[in-house]
Amino acid sequence: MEQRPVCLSVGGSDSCAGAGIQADLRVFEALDVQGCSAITALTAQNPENILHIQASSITQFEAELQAISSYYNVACIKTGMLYDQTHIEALIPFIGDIPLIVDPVLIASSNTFLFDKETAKDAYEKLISLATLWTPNLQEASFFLRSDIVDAQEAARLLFDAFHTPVLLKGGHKEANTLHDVLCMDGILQTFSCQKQSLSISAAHGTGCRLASAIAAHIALGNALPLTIKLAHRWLQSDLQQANK
Ligand code: PXL
Repeated sequence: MEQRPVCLSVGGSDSCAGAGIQADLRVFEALDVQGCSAITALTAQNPENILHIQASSITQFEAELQAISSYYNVACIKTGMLYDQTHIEALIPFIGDIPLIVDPVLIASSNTFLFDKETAKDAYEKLISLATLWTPNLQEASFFLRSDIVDAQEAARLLFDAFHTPVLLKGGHKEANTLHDVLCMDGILQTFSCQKQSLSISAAHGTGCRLASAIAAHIALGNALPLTIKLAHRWLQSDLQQANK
């Protein structure tokens, strides 16, 4: 039996491995937790384009969840691309009281929808209510609030008020020298800032997935919010610096 804490990544397979399940498993390994996966969809993509998406059957998806949860004591679940409402509904019974990090992946950087736009808000509502933390970027926040984001702090507060779950609003797609991610937890705001690095399209692909999976790994290692966010930020920054060398 595995001795390290176990993290389960629930999401899509990314053929170029920068995002999705492949990225999450690499992060888990780097942070010394055991990674497992349950795959919602296969994507055929490179950092610039998604060529094709094939959903996993619910039978296969549930069997993966069953295989992992019946054998391992999962310490944290991280979700990424969930594909549609049916996959979310299949996941919910497996969550129980396991800490859950929800990265509400809706749109790829290539602007392809990775989730059914019509049902996304309703489908995510229950899942977010079960989460320890959810981590929308500005585009996803704007989708959930049904309005443009003018002020990140105000938006983080509105997202917390709407879903009553701690939220980390990632400012990663904003043009500036400094990145600000805003945490709203129990109505209290905290900003995490770091230098913006100039990254190639390929290096930038999947940074959101990696931040959320690093947070999940630190939760599995026994740390609590908001420290997990600080540790995950620090790790991601040094990983991006290494990749940029
Ligand atoms: O970065 C979000 C993301 C997550 N999961 C999969 C993806 C993407 C973005 O392209 O393809 C499978």
